[in-house]
Amino acid sequence: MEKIALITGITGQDGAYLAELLLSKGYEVHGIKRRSSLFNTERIDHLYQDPHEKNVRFTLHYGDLTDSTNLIRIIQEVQPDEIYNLGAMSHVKVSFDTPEYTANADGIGTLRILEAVRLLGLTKKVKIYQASTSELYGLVQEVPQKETTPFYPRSPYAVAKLYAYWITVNYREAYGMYACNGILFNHESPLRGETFVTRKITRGVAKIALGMQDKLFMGNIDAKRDWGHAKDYVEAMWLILQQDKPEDYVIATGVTTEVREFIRLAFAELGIVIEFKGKDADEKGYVVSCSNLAYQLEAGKEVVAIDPRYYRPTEVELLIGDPSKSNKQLGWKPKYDLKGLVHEMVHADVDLFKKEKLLQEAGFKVKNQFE
Ligand code: NDP
Ligand code: GDR
Repeated sequence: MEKIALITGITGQDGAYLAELLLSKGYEVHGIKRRSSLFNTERIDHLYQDPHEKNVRFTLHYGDLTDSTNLIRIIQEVQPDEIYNLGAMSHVKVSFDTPEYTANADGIGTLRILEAVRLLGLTKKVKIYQASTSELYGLVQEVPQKETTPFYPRSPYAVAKLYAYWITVNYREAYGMYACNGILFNHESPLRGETFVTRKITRGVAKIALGMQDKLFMGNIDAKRDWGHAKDYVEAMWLILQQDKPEDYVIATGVTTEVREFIRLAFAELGIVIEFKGKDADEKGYVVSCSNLAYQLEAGKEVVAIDPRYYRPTEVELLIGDPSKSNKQLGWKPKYDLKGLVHEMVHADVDLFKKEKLLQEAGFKVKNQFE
């Protein structure tokens, strides 16, 4: 029989890829989206089905992780076989500005889902995936980081996710629920939110090459991350819920790269060679040469500068995951490497901004003064 999945955070990067994957596997997919004053379904519009059609396999419900009555109602109505709890205030820097809300949505929100399943008597029917994160490791205790590495969260986001991690483990142990944590390291794509570092860079590089932006203002470019592609990572989420026993897994590539190197690779993708000079807050990136005739950037042009406003009060300097357990037990291996990821993201943003430039030049779009 067709399985039913419920996804919180369906309008986000991972929600969109996961919905696509589950539909391709024949699932009936339900998603929870928040009400907003502007449309926020751009990433999943291609999956939308008119609810008046017959055999609808993709349905959206209004809801919020801060509202337990609404979660109970939706779970009761949908009767899912699998719940993927991806909804969260997911920006680490923003969590320092909204710590209480982050704790509510990311921490207690997870409890609300688990408790709704318990109260509805669905503990033996529903499998639950919790979107845990490499941010739990925070201040380096061990490298590479694996399932047994001690946690040391370094932001209100990570502390909220720590609660979510343990409450998931607790409900598994206390009530015998199939509830698992995927401890996912950073994963990116052309659908990545615009203010996360990789997308900020690929957007900036595309706009600089097209003459639509002067330079990129960055925070701590010494930080190192283990970056994979979101498409590979949603596959792992699904695999985690298809096992005989519920367990927690690290999902990572096992390769770490400095933010500075990601910037260099992104420019190089367009034939632009840059070199960094200076130290800490005074460091800058300059164009050395540009071999691509489509983009005429002069040698010596300053294209990257540091703005300490993007520094975090407490930083996570180094993340590198050990995916041995998921490789072995789940048979999971990423298909993308960093180069392939950078290639896809940069070219998607070049295409996007070429269109935007055309519209601007034709007078159809006003330049966004806030970008
Ligand atoms: P996004 O920020 O792209 O998406 C977050 C989703 O959560 C959006 O759909 C958002 O809705 C929704 N959301 C936010 N607050 C609430 C709320 N109060 N109630 C209901 N929904 C809410 O994140 P990603 O797709 O990148 O990540 C998915 C999950 O995985 C998150 O939990 C994140 O913390 C976690 N994670 C992500 C990693 C990554 O590298 N991407 C790595 C490890 C963990 P809206 O569109 O309305 O804002
Ligand atoms: P992260 O991702 O905090 O790892 O959380 P992000 O892309 O925001 O930062 C990665 C690293 O880059 C440094 N950095 C900058 N970051 C941003 N956003 N903007 C900048 O200008 C900038 N300059 C340098 C950061 O300081 C950091 O070290 C992501 C989120 O998806 C979480 O939800 C998820 O849990 C973790 O990944 C795993």
